[in-house]
Amino acid sequence: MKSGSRNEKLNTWVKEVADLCRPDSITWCDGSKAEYGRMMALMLERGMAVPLKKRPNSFLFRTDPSDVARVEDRTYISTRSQEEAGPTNNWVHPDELKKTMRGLYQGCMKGRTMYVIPFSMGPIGSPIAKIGVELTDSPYVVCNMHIMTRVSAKVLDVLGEKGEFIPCLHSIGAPLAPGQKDALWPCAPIEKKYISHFPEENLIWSYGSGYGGNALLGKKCLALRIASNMARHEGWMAEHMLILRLTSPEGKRYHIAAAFPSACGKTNLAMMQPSIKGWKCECIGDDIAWMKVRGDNRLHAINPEAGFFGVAPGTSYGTNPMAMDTLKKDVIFTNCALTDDGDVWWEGMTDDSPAHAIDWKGRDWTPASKDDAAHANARFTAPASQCPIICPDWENPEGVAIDIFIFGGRRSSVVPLVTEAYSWDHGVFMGATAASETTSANIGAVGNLRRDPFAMKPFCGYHMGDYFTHWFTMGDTLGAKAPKIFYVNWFRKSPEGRFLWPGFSDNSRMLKWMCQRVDGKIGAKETPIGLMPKEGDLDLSGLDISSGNMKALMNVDLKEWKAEVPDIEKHFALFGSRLPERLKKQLEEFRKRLG
Ligand code: GTP
Ligand code: SPV
Ligand code: MN
Repeated sequence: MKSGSRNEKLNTWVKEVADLCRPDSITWCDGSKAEYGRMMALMLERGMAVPLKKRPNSFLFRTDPSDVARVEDRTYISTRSQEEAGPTNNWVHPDELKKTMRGLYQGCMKGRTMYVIPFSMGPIGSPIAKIGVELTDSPYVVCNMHIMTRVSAKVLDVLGEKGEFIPCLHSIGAPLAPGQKDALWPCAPIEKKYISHFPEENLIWSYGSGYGGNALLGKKCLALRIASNMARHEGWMAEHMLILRLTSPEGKRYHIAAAFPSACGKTNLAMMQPSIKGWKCECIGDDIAWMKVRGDNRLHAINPEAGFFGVAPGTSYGTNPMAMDTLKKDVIFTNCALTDDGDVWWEGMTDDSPAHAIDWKGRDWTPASKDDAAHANARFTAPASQCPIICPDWENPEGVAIDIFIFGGRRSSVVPLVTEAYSWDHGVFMGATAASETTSANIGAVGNLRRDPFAMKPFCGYHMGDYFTHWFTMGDTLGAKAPKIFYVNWFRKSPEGRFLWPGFSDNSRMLKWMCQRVDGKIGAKETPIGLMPKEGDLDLSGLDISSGNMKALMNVDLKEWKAEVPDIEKHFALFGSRLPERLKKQLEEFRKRLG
């Protein structure tokens, strides 16, 4: 593609960054297949990409062992006052952070090409879409952005001379001296990584990592952290939610948006194949929802992304067949194992492990090896359009009207399979107090219980107390047309540590109950934590589950719930005077119901 654009602001910024980072050359990307092919050829030549014999146009990458997930400890919301970033975000003053990062960016692209990637989050030209431009020195990022966003010269046409874009600067932070041999996965050490957001000027600066949410800046950085801040000012919502369409045997459509923390089941629910007869699920998005109130006063959701960056381990024809079918061609795999016949493999993909494979670190692996063959946060990048059950409306700029919100998390105990909120305010309380065991999607300890409000702890670009207030404001705007709110937990375990609920396609059973509740077709039992299915109301037809397990899954132990209260109080105290009174009132009522 030709160099430069008609947009003066963009051209000036590209030049400024080039003067600072000193790349050997600059390439403007057009998002074409030919460009993708050229990038892959380059990475094949460098030995970074491994072609897969079993899957056309698909490649495996192995990252540096230090660069395998998001880095929440190195992620910053940099506002002029720390108060604005709030208690859940890391903060450094923009002057100081920019000074530090400018130091790192100085000459950081030497020996490399800087790619200019114009992309759209949401269909190009749609009134809800946002334009970003990512500058990066990573061809891996270019290929991933091709799949995850809409990269095209058309974006520059829409931008025109005066259009607004969100500048996203990214460097892997590994300049090359003349003659220096490149690493297979160049990146900077952890203490030099920075994932920085300047929401007051809608600006993103990322340094030192080439992986996922750290480097594909349209995703978490733009579509969640920056967008959530824009959304609260402009009266809409940017949420860490899947979007799906469920159709009943009678042909009635329900649109569901669900917020679960990272690696807690969004992709799987979004592509679920219902085990209950006659129900159909179609996928609209698996990670992010942008939602606006439209003329019908309902909340309409779009998926701003164009692909899936999904967790590989655990994905199989048994658990998520629609994902498996999405992965047949044109896929980038990262940190999966390589089989001897030229395919990828990961834990949980097949009942039998291969007798031999190359693990994600490039070492020989057999079932006797002590480490896993694939990294726990190994991922696939695949076009959403390849999903066999992608909804015909997935790119509709009008979005789909949401009927149901679901919150949830990974809780091996305490939290039952499904509960319904008594009211919008109670639902906001459920979202605000959501807790989940940490996963490999972030670098850090796994399995630690933490509060992750609305699954947005790592992704809210402003003060979380104000974010709670925004949820109440949206509820007031929507009034009677607000979605009904539910809370789920697929991950409760037996004392022996086994999952009590089969999950996956059987999660449709809870969705059916929710739809029946929306239609007012079915009653519910009042409990201190919320409304729950009455005995016999959950459709368990054809499911082989013991009544003991069902009882354990639905159990509400008041002692355990009372023990949650001090932790909720501590969590709420973090937000100080910005904690909405309505949440305090909900906590009071919750306490009363617990007795
Ligand atoms: P991010 O992409 O990090 O935001 O994750 P996600 O929320 O999309 O999670 P995903 O659907 O990829 O699931 C993460 C892991 O949880 C995978 O290993 C799944 O196999 C597993 N999982 C998903 N749904 C269920 C379920 O219903 N039951 C059980 N036991 N495991 C599940
Ligand atoms: C998540 O961690 O929620 C993800 C993966 O969706 S990443 O894009 O790396 O953030
Ligand atoms: Mn996610």
